[in-house]
Amino acid sequence: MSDSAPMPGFPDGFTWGAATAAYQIEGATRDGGRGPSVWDTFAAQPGRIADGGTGEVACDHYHRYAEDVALMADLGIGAYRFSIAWPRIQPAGTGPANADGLAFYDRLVDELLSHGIDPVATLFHWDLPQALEDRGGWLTRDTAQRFAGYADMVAERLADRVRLWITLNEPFVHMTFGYGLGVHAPGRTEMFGAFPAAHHQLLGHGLAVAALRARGAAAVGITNNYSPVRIIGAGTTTTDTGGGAGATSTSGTSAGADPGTTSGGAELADRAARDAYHALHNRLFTDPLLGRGYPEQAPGLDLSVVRDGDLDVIAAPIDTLGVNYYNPTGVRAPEKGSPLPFELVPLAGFPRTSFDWPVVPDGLYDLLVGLRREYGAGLPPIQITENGCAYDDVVGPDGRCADPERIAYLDGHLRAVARAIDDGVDVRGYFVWSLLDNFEWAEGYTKRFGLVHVDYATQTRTPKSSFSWYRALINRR
Ligand code: IFM
Repeated sequence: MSDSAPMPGFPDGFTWGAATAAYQIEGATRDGGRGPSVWDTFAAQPGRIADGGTGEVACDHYHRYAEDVALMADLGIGAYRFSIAWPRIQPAGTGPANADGLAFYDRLVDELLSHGIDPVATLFHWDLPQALEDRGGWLTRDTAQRFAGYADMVAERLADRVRLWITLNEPFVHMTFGYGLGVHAPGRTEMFGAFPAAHHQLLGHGLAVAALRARGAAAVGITNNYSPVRIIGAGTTTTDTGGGAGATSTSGTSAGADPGTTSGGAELADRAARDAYHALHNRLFTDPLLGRGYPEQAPGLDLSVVRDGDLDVIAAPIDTLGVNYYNPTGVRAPEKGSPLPFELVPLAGFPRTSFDWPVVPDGLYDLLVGLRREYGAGLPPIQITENGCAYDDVVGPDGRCADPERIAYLDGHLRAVARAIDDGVDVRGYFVWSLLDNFEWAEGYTKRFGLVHVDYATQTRTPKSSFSWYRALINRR
């Protein structure tokens, strides 16, 4: 059930949007001269994807984009965040732009604009051309240079019409799941040796910012996924402002208490665990972007790949920080001898999505005010570039798809955004993840995040009740 109190107002000009990503919806992986991506390779390997699914057809958006833009127009969104598949533009990762690939995004952008919807384009949402992975992928510096060349090609064609460019989506997830743990493409298991994939993504971002600006891009940003960190230990629940980005503690100290004067050894160890996880997940991809260099507390930080001048490139000014939020992370001090400086602990006592993720709207408030507290005036205006939830939505015999849990989720999180804005955080927009049910990476088609249900056998789109709820919210006066 959503809150019965009226939803607070949002500032004039606030952007209401929805988001998707190329590999998750486009399908048509062999059409228009597209080359193979790391996700084509990975998904084809037995056992990698929960239901054995691949992105080969997905939502067939490549062929049905006009129908999907009509749905967006019906929804009333002012902006649509999509990603561009690098292997459509450079099928082998190098060389001149593929005309058919550019033409697809050209048509999509024009279709959006003809419906009054601003295009927000992400350049990299994890689908690296396989040929570049074969040369070392993001573990090599060369990929950062090539990313800038690709950004230039795309911007040459689209910079006159794209309202906001997002260079990278969630580089933390791509580094950790793709290069560290191997549960996402390209499936490498470097563990903490994956840090070069962080640095080269960030370097690629900085180089791409310069390329986009040179082509007259209207606005440029990057999207990180953030997770405020909560200590799960013995004691009563309190909020502790000491850990930045909305860190919360259950360790029994009062808010903002100085750990040096009030904490016992176990508590100090929990705080160290929290700070290490916060540095790895949240600060590693924000401190250098905002000119602070890499946080020393981040585990696995081997700065030997960082060359003179790199940090200046990475800290090129951006117009927007894209924030993705799904849930906080619980941590405590690790057992003696653990290779990790933290232990992850499930957060109990919250409703859960079908992904088993806890639903914690306050975490979004904590995160936003935490970013503001941590980076102060250096924090660019924020767009919430993703927020949403998976549930096992079904279309009933009456042809309707009711998803009251999603309505409650969105309602709660938007109230958290409104509260943060009220408290002085400059949030300019909100994009629901996702417009459509789609290919959820290692989970295949088993997780439905859409405002619109997709029947993958027939490609029938059925707007869920959350679609009507979001439309009413966008259109209220
Ligand atoms: O589906 C993903 C998306 O590609 C990146 N952010 C999180 C979403 C839900 O897991």
